[in-house]
Amino acid sequence: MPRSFARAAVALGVASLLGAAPWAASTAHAQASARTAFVHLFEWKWTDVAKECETYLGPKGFAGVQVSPPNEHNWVTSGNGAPYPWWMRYQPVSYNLDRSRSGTRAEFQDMVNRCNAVGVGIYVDAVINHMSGGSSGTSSAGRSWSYHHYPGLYSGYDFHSPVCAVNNYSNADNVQLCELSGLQDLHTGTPYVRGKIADYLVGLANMGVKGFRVDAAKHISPGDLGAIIDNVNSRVATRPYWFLEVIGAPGEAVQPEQYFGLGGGQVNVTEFNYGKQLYGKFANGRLADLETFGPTWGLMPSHKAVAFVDNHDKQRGHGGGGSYLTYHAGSTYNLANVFMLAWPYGYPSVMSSYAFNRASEYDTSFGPPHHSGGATKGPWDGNVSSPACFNQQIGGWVCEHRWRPIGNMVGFRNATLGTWAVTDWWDNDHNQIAFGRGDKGFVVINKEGAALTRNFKTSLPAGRYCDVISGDYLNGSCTGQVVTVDAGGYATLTAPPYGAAAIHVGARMR
Ligand code: LM2
Ligand code: CA
Repeated sequence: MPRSFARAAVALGVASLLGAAPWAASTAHAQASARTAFVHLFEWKWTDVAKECETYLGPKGFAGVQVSPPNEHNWVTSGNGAPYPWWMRYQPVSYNLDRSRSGTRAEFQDMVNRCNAVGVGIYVDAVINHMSGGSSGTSSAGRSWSYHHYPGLYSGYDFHSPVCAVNNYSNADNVQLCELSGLQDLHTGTPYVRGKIADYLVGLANMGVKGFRVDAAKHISPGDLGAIIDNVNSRVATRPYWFLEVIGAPGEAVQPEQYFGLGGGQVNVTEFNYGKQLYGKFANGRLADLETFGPTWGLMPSHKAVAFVDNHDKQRGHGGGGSYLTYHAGSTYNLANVFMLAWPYGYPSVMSSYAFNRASEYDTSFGPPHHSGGATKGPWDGNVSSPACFNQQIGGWVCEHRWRPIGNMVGFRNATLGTWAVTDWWDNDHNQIAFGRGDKGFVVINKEGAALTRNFKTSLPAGRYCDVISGDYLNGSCTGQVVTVDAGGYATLTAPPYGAAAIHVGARMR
């Protein structure tokens, strides 16, 4: 029986610098092939996600894709003046999959099947804290709904009452029983509501969905959410991977720790401090400080955390604001992702965006590239042989996950899982750093204006390796720099200005 690599690593007693490997407590996403990072294909259509799994994500070793909410949702033609705002999908109208902005139920099933077939799990963004905002409307499937009235699903007593607004984060009841941004708050304490939500998630798991991001988990009490998770887990053959969106802030009544024990302690939680701290170092700080990056910086234990440089909210100032690096930062964004994917902390989520501006609420509400009428114009539209990516003009798809340093570092993370520790740390006291992952890999990150060439001490076996930042490794050959590690572990690596270099045992020359 193929044993999870992660469990094997733990069983072998692999030492960890920064806490247990995430795989110790949450193995659902650690497959035999040791896939250790996932991507959020924000607002992608199901047909496009399927093609992306087959052509890129599977071969590159991604473990999963977080997709946008698949449920029937409110249809908003204009928000803050912007056409077809992305956030309409966070206003559920039912749990019907036919149809959301990303496509039909049949397309969704086809995507799940095709991604699973190449080792890439689908993680559904589960919006279960609330239904729509507003007083009435028409859904993505053309059905009418009105306040507290969702035909065939929910009515008055299925919502928290008396109705109140979330406005006091020092009071847990206010945060969890009131309306977040005017979104009608479900009475998640009742068996009926819990049952409807659980039925939705069990249905998805039975379709082959591998995990759930629980949206606005902070606004559902741990008791209510724990009951829903247990209900789902008890009804499916294989436990899904769960990660809960709980934004931690000092002094608030609701804290991420309150959710750690849910699902028998097998859930992860989003660590919003991770990207915030990386912003502090990569945008204007000193990379040398990162030597100790981890729980001592106030981050949750590694094995509980989903780590990310930015997400769909933070990249546009939603969800409480704060400064995060985004694709707009160009090479610096690459470097932060290279660091995240090399550093043994948490389960990393790579953000993949469509182009947007950040100057106003109009800009940050702006929906994905679309045809007239609002239908999404996907990167794979038009039966092309490669997706329309790397376009940072409005109307384009950015596809950060296909930026070579980011995509290839997923392979680095997979290949280095067995050594869940940092070795051979080096820095120049400023913004040039380098570190190893024992005998599995070595990375150099240069956030300075001059190239860095140096003979580094690594712990890699002697041999010739492909630098997966300057090129791609394919079938034993390398389109970039080939680096020689000598018998003593020394290797000369070059990282260009605001660039990086990385070698690992999964990309060794034959
Ligand atoms: C989340 N996590 O907890 C999502 O990551 C985040 O993207 C969602 O907000 C939020 N929770 C609710 O699921 C987004 C967006 C909001 C937007 C909501 C609902 O950031 O701006 O709110 O989705 O679509 C919009 C309007 C807001 C209005 C509300 C209700 O922007 O002004 O409030 O709808 O009509 C009156
Ligand atoms: Ca709530």
